[in-house]
Amino acid sequence: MGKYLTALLFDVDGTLADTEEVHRKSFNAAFADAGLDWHWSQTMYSELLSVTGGKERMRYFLKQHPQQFEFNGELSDYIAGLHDHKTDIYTKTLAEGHVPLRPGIVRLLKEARSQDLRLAIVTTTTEANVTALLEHSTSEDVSGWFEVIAAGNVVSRKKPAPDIYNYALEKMHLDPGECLAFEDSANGLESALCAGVSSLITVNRYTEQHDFTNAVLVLDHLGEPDLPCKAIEGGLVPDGMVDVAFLHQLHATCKT
Ligand code: XBP
Ligand code: MG
Repeated sequence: MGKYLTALLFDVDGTLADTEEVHRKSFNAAFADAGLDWHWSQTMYSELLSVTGGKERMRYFLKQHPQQFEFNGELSDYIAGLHDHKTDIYTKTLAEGHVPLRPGIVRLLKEARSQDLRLAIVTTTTEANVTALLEHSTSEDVSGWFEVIAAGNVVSRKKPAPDIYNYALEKMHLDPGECLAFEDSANGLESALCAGVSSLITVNRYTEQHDFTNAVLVLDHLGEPDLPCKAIEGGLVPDGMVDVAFLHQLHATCKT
């Protein structure tokens, strides 16, 4: 018999909110401000998203397009500086309050808290980006709802490595078998699974073509009373809404 479900672990970008278009535009604005002619189209960004972490993504882009850049200084410092500026642009954009949390997120978080499920964030992005999203995406004070915000550079290896999930599990003294992860991408799914955590997926336009074979369920979103969710892979969701009772049933079917 598997362990009882006690904690929900949430990815951020693409899961809590549909943020990757804001990231993409923030990268492009930072490149323009630096006088660079780099431009990441949606098509190119879709490919670049195979690399998690903004700094790692820029390095990967340069490897793929070496002719776009001659630099004889310390490349890591230059990329770090670009990324800091991009993060500044991104957080200022979120502060305008136009990026909402995805359907069902606040509803499920509230219910999970009322039923004493523990909550954590497990993400590749920077903590500053998480704080900006949580503070400006909803009128609820969700920042304080997460016991741990495992973000960005607290681990050396980003998703799909399991390090960031292992970090959160360790901090919360959790067994992976008592958790469910909420993710949006193949990298996120692999990271959770390698840490022994079963994962529910909510797709978005950048990840709907990914391979989610080993997810426990793949949905378009978590559902609201007036916006039922649709199952893409795995079983149907009663009433079109993922709620705590459904998560307990789903977790009971997990092998971990
Ligand atoms: C998504 C990522 C991040 C963002 C960009 O993180 O891979 O790199 O695309 O944010 P997750 P940064 O899905 O794990 O939340 O530039 O801060 O990395
Ligand atoms: Mg994600």
